[in-house]
Amino acid sequence: MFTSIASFVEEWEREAKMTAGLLDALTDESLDRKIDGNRRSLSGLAWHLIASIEYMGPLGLSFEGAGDEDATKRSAAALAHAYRSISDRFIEAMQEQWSDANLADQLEIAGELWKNGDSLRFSLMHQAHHRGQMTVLMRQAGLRPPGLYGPVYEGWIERGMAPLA
Ligand code: NI
Repeated sequence: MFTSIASFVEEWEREAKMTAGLLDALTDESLDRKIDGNRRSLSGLAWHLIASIEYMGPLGLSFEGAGDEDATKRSAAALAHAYRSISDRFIEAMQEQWSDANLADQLEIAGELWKNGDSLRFSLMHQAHHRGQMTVLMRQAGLRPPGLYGPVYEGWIERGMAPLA
């Protein structure tokens, strides 16, 4: 779990940059892409990542929420903008409203006691989980996702190396 706000913010900013970069690679035409009819679309997953930041408010932070879901989900640029905006507001609120001691505060979530520092770790892993789902859908939509923890297929080729297929 995180015990220092500074160490969380450093990691969040690195991860949020990856998420924003992934959203930047979406196109309006790709937003309805889903694995099948009952599953979340690319715009649904992108909105979920935005709304997930709003859900951190109940940990004890006050910041403006995610905005208009229906309008935002119609535009790739709006999704990327909404993500960057709420991510910035979340970090600003944490830096202004919390001290490191708040990371040890506990809250009951789904019947379990969670320390805020553990919830923050979960939020980073949760974000990576859904980014992975999005990269597959983006490929199916004909898009090239950015390399996150390593090059994508084309990235290896561009470096003159054999892709790790
Ligand atoms: Ni989720």
